[in-house]
Amino acid sequence: MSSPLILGGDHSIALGSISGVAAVHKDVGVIWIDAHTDFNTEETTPSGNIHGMILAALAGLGNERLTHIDGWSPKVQMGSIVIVGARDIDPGEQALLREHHVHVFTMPDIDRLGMAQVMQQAIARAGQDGHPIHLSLDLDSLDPREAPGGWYACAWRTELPRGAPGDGDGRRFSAACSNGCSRGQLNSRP
Ligand SMILES: [Mn+2]
Repeated sequence: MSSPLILGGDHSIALGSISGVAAVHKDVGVIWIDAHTDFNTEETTPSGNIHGMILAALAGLGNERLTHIDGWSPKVQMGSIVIVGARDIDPGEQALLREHHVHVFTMPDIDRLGMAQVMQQAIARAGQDGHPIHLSLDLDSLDPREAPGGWYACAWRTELPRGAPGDGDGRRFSAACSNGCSRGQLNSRP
C-alpha cells in the first residue's frame, strides 16, 4: 500500500493536505505531533497567527474561510484527533480541547508512558474501526536540544535570544522549556 508524503515549511500546509485527504477518506483520523495544539480560533488566538488555528479549523471551529476550504466542514471528527507532544498550549486552546474532548498526550505524558505506549494508544484512537490515519508532524515537536530549529517556539514565548540552544546558558534554556522538553533528554546533559 502506498501512502502520500507531503512536505511544507509551515504547519498551515495541513489545512490543504488534510482537506484533500478527507475529501477522499471522510473517516480519516489525525495524529498531530506538535509542540503546539494549533487549536485556536480567531476568538481565542493570542498571536493572530493562522498556523495556530489549523487543527481547530479542520475540526470545524473558527472562521468559515478556514473551516470551509473546498466548501464543506468538518474535515475531521473531534473523536478521531490525537495530539502528541504538546508543550505550549494557550489557555483558549485548552478550554476548547477540553470542551470537545480532544485527546492530548503532552510531553509529561510521554515521559510517564513512553513514546511506544503513547503511539500505540494514538493509533488505536485515531484509527478506530479501521479508519485511515493522517500523521501530521511539526518538527518543533522535537526536543530543541536535538533539533535547534525547534528553538523558535520556546525563544518566541519567553523573548529569549534565538541563538542555538545550549550556547552557554543551559539554565535559561531549561527554564524556558521546562514545561515541555523531555525530562530524560534534559537530564542527560549537564
Ligand atoms: Mn508547532
